[in-house]
Amino acid sequence: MKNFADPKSIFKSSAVAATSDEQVDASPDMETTGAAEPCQELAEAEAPEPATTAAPSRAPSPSPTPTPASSPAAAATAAPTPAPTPIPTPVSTPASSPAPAIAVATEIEIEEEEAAAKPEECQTSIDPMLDDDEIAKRNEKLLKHPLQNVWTLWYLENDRTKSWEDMQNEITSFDTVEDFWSLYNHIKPPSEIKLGSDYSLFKKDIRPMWEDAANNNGGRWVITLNKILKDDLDKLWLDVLLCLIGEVFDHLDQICGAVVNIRGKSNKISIWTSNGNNQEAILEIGHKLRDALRLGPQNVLQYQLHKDTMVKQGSNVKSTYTL
Ligand code: MGP
Repeated sequence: MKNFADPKSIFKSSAVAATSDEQVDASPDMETTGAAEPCQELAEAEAPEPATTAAPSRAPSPSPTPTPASSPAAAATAAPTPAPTPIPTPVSTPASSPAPAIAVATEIEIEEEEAAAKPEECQTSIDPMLDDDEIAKRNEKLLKHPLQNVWTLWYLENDRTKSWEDMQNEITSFDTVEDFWSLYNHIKPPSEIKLGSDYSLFKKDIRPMWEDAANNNGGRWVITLNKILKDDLDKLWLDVLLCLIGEVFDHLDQICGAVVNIRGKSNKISIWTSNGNNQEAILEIGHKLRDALRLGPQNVLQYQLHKDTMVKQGSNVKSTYTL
């Protein structure tokens, strides 16, 4: 957004030293629009390997391997199997067939190599008037796996000299699987950002605040996390991110974004939805969340309308639904 007090504070130290320029340069590219179909593509890009095994009915918790994804191929293969992303059931192959995972990976690699080996063709098929940088960017984009929406990461850094709104910093936007992992691997997980800070991931045109028209009549499913282990907090947040970008909900249009609040008393993770009166959508999203995040009985999910949160007294907010 307008001011970004300390952009480096959310980047991992190695990433700052090695890639802060690269990150700045990369941002405009990530902000390109033009999302397309492809939940299926997302699943394939993230998990080329699972083709050898049966698709889990509920995917296992992802254990991110923070390998910066510098190329689409690296991104696709480095990306861990996400928990909530629907993994396509592998097509059964005859016993004599080669391992499907290898076949899939090889196919992807071959396509990428072929595309890389034919810059002239790509160039002429795009626009002969483009300069080399632009062509390289477009070619790279052709190899990435598009998400259904463009998403923007925000970072709120607590600063008493600023209004709440001015504490929000828009970091960058992305619309491909590869750019998501590239960003994710360069920033600190929630457990390592400052006390009083928030990360928010929202659809590109929605600001992470009650005032935005998309949020104004909505609410949030909130999980209050008391005494949670750092790793568990980070995994939960990653699972929530994957639920969003993997578009696992039936009522996708109702999803605005998600927030993680890092607080001394208790951390919170919430998913914001746009219509607080749409009971069917709210409950579908809540049940799916509970399932995807494998929340135990100790983790209560509460749906709170923003209009109730705005006027709350103390820390207690009325819950419209509880799961
Ligand atoms: P918070 O950061 O959502 O929760 O709201 P926290 O810090 O856990 O505090 P608690 O009150 O839930 O215990 C803290 C304060 O930030 C709110 O009381 C508001 O003053 C401000 N705030 C939070 N949000 C989400 C908004 C918003 O969307 N718009 C505006 N204008 N202020 C907000």
